[in-house]
Amino acid sequence: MHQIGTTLTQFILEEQRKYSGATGEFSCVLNDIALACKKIAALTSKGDLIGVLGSAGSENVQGEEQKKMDIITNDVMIEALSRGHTAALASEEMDEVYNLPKHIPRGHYLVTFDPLDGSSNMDVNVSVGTIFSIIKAPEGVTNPTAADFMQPGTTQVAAGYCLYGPSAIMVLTTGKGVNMFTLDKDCGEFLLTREDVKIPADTKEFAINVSNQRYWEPPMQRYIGECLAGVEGVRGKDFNMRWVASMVAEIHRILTRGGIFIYPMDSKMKAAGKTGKLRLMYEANPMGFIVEQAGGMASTAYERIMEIQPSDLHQRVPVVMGSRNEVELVVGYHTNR
Ligand code: AHM
Ligand code: MG
Repeated sequence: MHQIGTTLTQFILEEQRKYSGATGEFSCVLNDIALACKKIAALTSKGDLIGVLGSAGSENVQGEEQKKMDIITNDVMIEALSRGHTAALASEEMDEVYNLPKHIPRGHYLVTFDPLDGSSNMDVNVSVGTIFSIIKAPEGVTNPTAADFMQPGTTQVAAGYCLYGPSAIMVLTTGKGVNMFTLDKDCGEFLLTREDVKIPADTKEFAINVSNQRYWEPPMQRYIGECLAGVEGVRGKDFNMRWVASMVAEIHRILTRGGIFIYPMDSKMKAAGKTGKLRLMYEANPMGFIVEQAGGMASTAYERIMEIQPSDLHQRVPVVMGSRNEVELVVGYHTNR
């Protein structure tokens, strides 16, 4: 138990003290990320005042339009994580693994991140977020390659996100539950505001982009159809729907009051040779780890996300995560056909 109001830095150090062999390197990585998130929170809140909205006129490796803020926030993350505590980085916004410049000492951690998830929301002043995942570099590897990142989500030592909404909130797991820290701009610190957050097992709220409905597989048609049927249908209850188009905001809502978030596989993606919309290394694994640590469930509708053996840095997967009983139902519809 930590006292509400404990700073993120104090929290990290108090946790570090529990491990006699701890070198402090892992704590430093978390501190580096917290600093980057503070800088990104300041940039997002200034928005149009500093001319950071709109497109950068380039595409990322996945052929998606890059926003100015995708590039700026990626640079902020790289700068913060180039302090000698990491071995290499990988980002949704970079084609290849980022190897640190030669003069920077090498640490033992690999960090993957989506520097600004939901970045299209920036232009309309709606919530965005930074997502990160930390794994260990294989023993003895000093210049990691993409192959060294190909570890299933179960190997994550920490994961988190920072939501830039009405307030900036850092949500963190190191595998011992989920804690939330709200940025107090007056003192420039993330302060512990919620400890050991748990997702209710049941919910009456779903989040899915219904504009893709005609492309969904039959089990997903069935599940959402039953939700929409309301009290008169087999579920016997009315459901509410939300779609922020920012996974960070959706998962944060689910951690706060329950719900299910779905970005399913569909026939349009299949025809285009895609294996899903969201990225395993930057979105699905870290969010899956957080959701599981909060007592929820994270699946592709067929298998546990965290057990997928990655084969590509930018691999995409279908995502179904949130309230346990609801995710179980969706998985059941897909696997017991
Ligand atoms: P991004 O990383 O390029 O911002 O894309 C991921 C986002 C998620 O945050 C969100 O759930 C989804 O894409 C929104 O998709 P859609 O365009 O179908 O609304
Ligand atoms: Mg993203």
